Amino acid sequence: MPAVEKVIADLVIGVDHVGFAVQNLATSIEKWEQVFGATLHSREINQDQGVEEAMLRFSDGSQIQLLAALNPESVIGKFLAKRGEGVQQVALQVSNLELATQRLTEAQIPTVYPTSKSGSNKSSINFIHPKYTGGVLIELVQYSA
Ligand code: MC0
Repeated sequence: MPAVEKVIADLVIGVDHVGFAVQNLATSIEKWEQVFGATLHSREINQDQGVEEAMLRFSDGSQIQLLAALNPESVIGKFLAKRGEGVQQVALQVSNLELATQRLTEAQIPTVYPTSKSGSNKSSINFIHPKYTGGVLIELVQYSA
């Protein structure tokens, strides 16, 4: 049994966002703006992840991410086909993603990628597989300084 205490405890800053898989990005943005009072912060296409995504913010700085599939074979496309719309991920902000990935790997905690990928708003991202975290996909995100 690998040592799993405090693996990335000193690297986690807090919850960055909760990500929802959605069928229609424009309609979902409108809903979060009109009904819940969130403000659209950014909207971009990430070809590597096969998504068009929007980040919305509340007045306290907390964030909701809306993720629409670019094609049915993408991660979000498959998620929508299997499960329908819903929470797809919870993202934690970390101070050093490469170090976090290295420590998780050493502790035999399954990350989706061996090294970081590009995320929204010039971030670097990786993921912890949901089979480790009770059925919830955890994204790790580091913003450039
Ligand atoms: C799959 N499973 C999930 C899940 N996706 N459980 C909770 N949350 C999810 N999002 C579960 C399935 O129910 C199944 O459980 C098992 O995992 C395998 O499912 P699968 O359909 O065969 O899925 P895989 O293995 O093909 O893919 C799962 C995996 C994938 C985590 C590897 O979702 C992935 O690569 N995620 C990382 C990339 C990503 O999510 N990109 C989109 C966001 P059972 O019990 O049936 O075995 S991009 C993003 O967020 C960027 C733009 C950003 O924030 O900047």
